Amino acid sequence: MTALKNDRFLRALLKQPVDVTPVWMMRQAGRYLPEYRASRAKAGDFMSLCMNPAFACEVTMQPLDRYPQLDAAILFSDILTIPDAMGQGLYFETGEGPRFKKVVSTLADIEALPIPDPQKDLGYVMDAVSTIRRELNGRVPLIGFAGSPWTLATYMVEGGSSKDYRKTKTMLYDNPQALHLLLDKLAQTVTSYLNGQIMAGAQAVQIFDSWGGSLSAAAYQEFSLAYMKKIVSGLIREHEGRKVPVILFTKNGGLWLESIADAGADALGLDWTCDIGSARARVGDKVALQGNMDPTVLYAKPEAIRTEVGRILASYGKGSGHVFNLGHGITPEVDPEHAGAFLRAVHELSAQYHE
Ligand code: 1CP
Repeated sequence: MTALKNDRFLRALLKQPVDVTPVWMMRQAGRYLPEYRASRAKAGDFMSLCMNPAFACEVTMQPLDRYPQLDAAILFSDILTIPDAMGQGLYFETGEGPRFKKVVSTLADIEALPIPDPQKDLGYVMDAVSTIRRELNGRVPLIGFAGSPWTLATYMVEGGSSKDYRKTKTMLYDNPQALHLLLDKLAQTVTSYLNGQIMAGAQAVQIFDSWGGSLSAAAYQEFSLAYMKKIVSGLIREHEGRKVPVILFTKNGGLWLESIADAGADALGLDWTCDIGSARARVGDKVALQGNMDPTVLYAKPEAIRTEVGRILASYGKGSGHVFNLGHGITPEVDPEHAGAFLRAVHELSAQYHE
């Protein structure tokens, strides 16, 4: 494998010295880019992009070709490949979110769910990872990812997106053994899926616990964090002679940072509701931090974006251990020029915080 030309993303996750703060954007390949919309039209639909390694590679590279400042690539795929591989039949209606042909409602439904084999049932994702690694040719590291068991369970039980996770939370309180069985199957699946991505060439992995922050403090520990811990303890942590850092991102998890920092990961993703300097003081040396600009700042003028980037860098302060990112995914309405202004500001304004 080719040596990495730019490894500041991996170095920052391990709190090793860097020249400037590395940056990438959650959902950096996506609908705000006209070139992405063109590729999706060519492929036909979103799942065809994901399932064809050449298309997945093409759209992964698009933001990197547009923005030379990006310090990492993220596999183009979706967290919902796992429920699809468990037989739920994922599809997307145009203009709407994800949907499933089959939902999971009872203990019997959950008992019947197979545990997918990453090579056999999700081989298209493994092929996408190796294709992208080849195409990157050491330019920047490649991030693999999966959803957290709790976040995946909400889609599987609700049958799609949800505002209040009503069915999943009803199961949590009425039938916790059923939900635990589902979460346990998902934790096993996510572990082997992420290990498959690592073996195929992913150089860091992120677990998206997008909806963990909707839980009570007690339920978060028992139904989300416990399963992420289990996954982290089963991951391959070194490959090709380098550490493979693990990032846990619980959106709205700011109240629980101390316990998330104890889960065994290398870094925590932060949304914009917490101050990154205070978060750093709370987690100490245990983990690096990734985040945390409100993605809606990208609607504002480039000067305002730059001011906000400067404020976050100053709050984190001197030294390594910060990967700049948005606090959640970039939205489809963002002007790509504004995303460029954001990325340039991170590198330009952060040099002063590094030796
Ligand atoms: O219309 C389209 O083109 C589809 C839009 C889209 C895209 C671009 C979806 C459907 N998924 C993706 C790609 C995607 N999803 C990536 C690609 C890599 C990147 O560039 O970052 C990643 C990492 C994801 C992960 C994902 N999918 C999450 C976790 C991250 C997060 O934003 O919290 C979640 C919750 C999903 C589910 C999903 N898939 C797609 C949509 C629109 C959604 C969200 C629906 C909802 O809000 O419930």
